[in-house]
Amino acid sequence: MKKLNTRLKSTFIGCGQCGCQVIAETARKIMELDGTKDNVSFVGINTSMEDLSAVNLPHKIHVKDCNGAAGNRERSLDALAGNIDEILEELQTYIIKGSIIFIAFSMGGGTGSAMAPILARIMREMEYTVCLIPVLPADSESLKIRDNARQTFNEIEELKPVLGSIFMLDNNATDKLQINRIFATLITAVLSINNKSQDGNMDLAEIESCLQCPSFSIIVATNAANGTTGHIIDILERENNIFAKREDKTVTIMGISEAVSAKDSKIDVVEFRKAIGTAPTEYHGYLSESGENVVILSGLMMPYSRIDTLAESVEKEAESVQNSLKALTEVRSGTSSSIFSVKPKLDHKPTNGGLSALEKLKARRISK
Ligand SMILES: Nc1nc2c(ncn2[C@@H]2O[C@H](COP(=O)(O)OP(=O)(O)OP(=O)(O)O)[C@@H](O)[C@H]2O)c(=O)[nH]1
Ligand SMILES: [Mg+2]
Repeated sequence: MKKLNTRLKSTFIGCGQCGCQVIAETARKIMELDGTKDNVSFVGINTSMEDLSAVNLPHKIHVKDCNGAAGNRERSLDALAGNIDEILEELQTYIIKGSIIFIAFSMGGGTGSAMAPILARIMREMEYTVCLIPVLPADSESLKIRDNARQTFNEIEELKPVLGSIFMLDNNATDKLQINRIFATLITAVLSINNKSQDGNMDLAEIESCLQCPSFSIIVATNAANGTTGHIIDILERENNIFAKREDKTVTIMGISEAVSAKDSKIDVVEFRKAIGTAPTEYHGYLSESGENVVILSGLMMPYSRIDTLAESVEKEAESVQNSLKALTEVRSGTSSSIFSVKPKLDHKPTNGGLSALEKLKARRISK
């Protein structure tokens, strides 16, 4: 019987349209499970009223004074800063005490990409474990979206050491909604791990330590019959795997939860290490009540090559776009409208003994 591991508490926060859709899909998957769902909460935050009403979530927060950021990260930050007290007050009523917080957002939009890193930092200052679910744009998306994504990556990278798992998804893999569905299935599989074996269990502390491990993380899940070494490696190496392509074989924690007993296991750990890398820490549990085999790889190297390619594509186009923009603006008006000069005004360095993230966000309001 597949049900949530009742001792693992989680709060899912979706920021912007993509983030809200990813967690709405996760909520849908989790609600299909048997048993209680008291230990999980879902809330969507968006500047766009239209997008917010289109998504099926139990809790929604509309960020006032901004009806959609239209790709402008500065605009949504201003709106967040202006309403942060009310937003935090409401948000806190939806957060499950002692839970791990998962924040989902697209890296390329204007709302989620700007709000999520700030909210992550504020939640960290409130002592929560914070995991991120950022979504990379496809190569075919607009320059503005790709430019936003590379800026957002830098903010995530700076925050990385104080965060838990970063499940970076990649819209290059396949259809967007399919990515949402697959991720929802995978995270549900993790939250449903329930090992009941004398051969060894992946217990609560071990599941949490996989999720609390900083940097990039990947999940693979299969049913019991498909849980072979070869099949799991094949999924990891597929071009259409929904996670960003791994940089190298660095891995810090490998957690394996099997549906079967050690005797019936079809996972050869030695083969596995050869293909995916050797983790200093391994957890291995058997006889999960969920009937699934789940592998979590945590503390992977961030997908820098993927980001470098994205940044190069932006820079290549930026030059020509900037030149033509200059030509246009010099003739038609005196105002510069370079989309490449947008720099976050906030100091995005992790808390440096000075102002807290919340104080900094509010300072933005005063300085306007
Ligand atoms: N995987 C996935 N990607 C999505 C989804 N919706 C949008 N995206 C991607 O998200 C990026 C656009 O960001 P959105 O999340 O729509 O933007 P936003 O945060 O609402 O910000 P604004 O619309 O600018 O206010 C693009 O890269 C889209 O491909 C979704 O449901 N799933
Ligand atoms: Mg939007």
